[in-house]
Amino acid sequence: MNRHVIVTGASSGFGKAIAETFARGGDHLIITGRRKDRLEQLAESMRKTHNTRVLILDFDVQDKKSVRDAVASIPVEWHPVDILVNNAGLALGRDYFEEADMNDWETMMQTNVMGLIYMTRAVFPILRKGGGGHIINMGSIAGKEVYEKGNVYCASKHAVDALSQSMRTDFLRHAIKVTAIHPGAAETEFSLVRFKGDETTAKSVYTGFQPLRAEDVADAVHYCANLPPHVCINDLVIMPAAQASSVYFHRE
Ligand code: NDP
Ligand code: 8X3
Repeated sequence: MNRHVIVTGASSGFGKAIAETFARGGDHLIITGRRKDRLEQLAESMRKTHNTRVLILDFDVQDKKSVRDAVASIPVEWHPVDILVNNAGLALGRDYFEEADMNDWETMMQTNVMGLIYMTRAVFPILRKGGGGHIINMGSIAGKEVYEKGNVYCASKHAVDALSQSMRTDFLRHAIKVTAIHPGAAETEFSLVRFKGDETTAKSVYTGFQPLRAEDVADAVHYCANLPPHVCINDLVIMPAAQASSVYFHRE
């Protein structure tokens, strides 16, 4: 569709699948993350397979100046940006409140909340240039319900929920749509990151049921982005069929 789409956290999981889905649909992608090698591989494959234009920006969303510099470096031929997908994020640890590592908490808040804020503020002027635009924020079922030992990850995603509502309200006058996507359990690198490389524990999260695939979430994002101009999905909760809430799973 020839749109300019920024996807944060495109080096893995949802972000990678989202970038590929938009590229398949004929859009041009600005892909971001810290692992440049991964982004280069993705860019090469999207250019070859979908004949799309791709720009790579490697930076840490936690760092306000890096975000500003990266967005300022976007060449003018990429203006306006039509869609910003704020997807970069992570969970670190799953521990009782009194036992969890404070550094993990700071990283989650700085990435999931401040990173999303920095990105949105930096991209806003070039989104607005097009007279509209669409911001799609990656929340979580953890942003709708809390669960045991979810504490600060849940708080960070509740903040994404609140920020999405605030942006929708404040950006009404700019005709910018704001959609929040809230997935349940999906098998990506998420659990491996959360459990700090412990593959056994990471795998155990998904035993006995079929989790979402990154592509399932990407299809939902793409659907929301392809609605007519007068239609906006504000909030979308997408779950594996075997998951009813953040704690109820049907495991075989
Ligand atoms: P992955 O771990 O597979 O991907 C996370 C992405 O975020 C990577 O591309 C990573 O890139 C990027 N990222 C993390 N920290 C930073 C940072 N400081 N700066 C820049 N980029 C960063 O996980 P998912 O794809 O599953 O997660 C994507 C989003 O979806 C997250 O916000 C997560 O909270 C949310 N989510 C995940 C669910 C799941 O069950 N998987 C369910 C609900 C929501 P790099 O390391 O290269 O910087
Ligand atoms: C990821 C889903 O349930 O592990 O956001 O918090 S959950």
